[in-house]
Amino acid sequence: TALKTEAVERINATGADIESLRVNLLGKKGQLTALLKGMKDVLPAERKIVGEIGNDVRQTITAMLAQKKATEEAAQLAAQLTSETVDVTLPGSVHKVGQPHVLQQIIDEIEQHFLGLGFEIIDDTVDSPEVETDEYNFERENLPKDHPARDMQDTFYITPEILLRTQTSPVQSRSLEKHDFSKGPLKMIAPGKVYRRDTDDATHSHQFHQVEGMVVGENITMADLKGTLLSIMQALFGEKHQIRMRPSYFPFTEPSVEVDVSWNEVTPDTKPEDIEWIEVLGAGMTHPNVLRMDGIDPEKYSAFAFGLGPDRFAMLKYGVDDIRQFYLNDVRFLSQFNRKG
Ligand code: FA5
Repeated sequence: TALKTEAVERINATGADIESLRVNLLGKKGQLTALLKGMKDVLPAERKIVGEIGNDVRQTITAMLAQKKATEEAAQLAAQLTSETVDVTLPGSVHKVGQPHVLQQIIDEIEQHFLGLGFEIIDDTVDSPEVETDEYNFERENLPKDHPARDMQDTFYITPEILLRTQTSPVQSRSLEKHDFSKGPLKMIAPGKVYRRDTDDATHSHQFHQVEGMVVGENITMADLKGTLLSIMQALFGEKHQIRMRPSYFPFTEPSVEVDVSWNEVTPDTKPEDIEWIEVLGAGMTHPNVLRMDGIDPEKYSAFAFGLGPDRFAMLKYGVDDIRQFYLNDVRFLSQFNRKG
């Protein structure tokens, strides 16, 4: 009976470690087992009583331990539920979603416009290599090796004959070679990356982008060139903007022009002196030499071509004052330009 009282006290006092207490009380080396093992020394007359007491003690201890265990488990579960509660009404954490680079957005806009005009877009992974030959980058563009105009484009040479292209104009020849004139005129644009050994500053980068454009067919005139350029400028800058052409020089076009777009909107009432012009691209009527080198008869076909710079467009459109920002890949800068914004 003293054993029973002691056991009850110990069960009440114990904490979470019920299992070791059970082993201690009821296990093979426990006190109760020892007591029951001693039965053989008890007088036969008393065995029954001692046995009953022993059983009673065992049952009481077993029942109390089971109850204690259940209470303990319930308390643990409750504590766990409280600590692991998820408040489903809290707002979720928002993941940042990426977006096309601002230059890609401008190029996409240009492509969409020219697709609408029926131009094909040259795949820059196949027919528009960034590593070019001197032949396509310069010679086929009417710039033989000793031509002084080569100085206009400082070049990264890989070997004396292989270079990083300085312009997208070599795609003119590459497209003409593949074009089948029985299917109609060639109308293409070729967006891509170009490289020049320019010293980087706010408006010059040693890598930048160009979108080449070319139309070759019968009776293609300067008026076609002007209409095409006006349409893309108005698509990019707005319907109220105008363009003007100034005489210029490129070895691969004759006549050559530089094209300005009006920074301010122009209405019939705007005085010419109030228009602020910004130079945006080079263009012209393709030189007969270039057509001839590409196997096209300049008596039969005429052509215009242009090369515009999406980097400069993006600077104008979004008021970016340093071209180098486009190539630093700082998401704090880039995430400002949302396609829908
Ligand atoms: C050319 O590259 C000619 N191939 C364009 C052309 C094509 C003329 C077809 C006639 C017919 P230019 O060097 O001016 O021309 O470059 C064209 C445009 O590229 C410039 O108007 C400018 O927008 C951009 N550009 C030139 N150099 C840089 C530079 N270092 N950094 C950023 N943009 C530049």
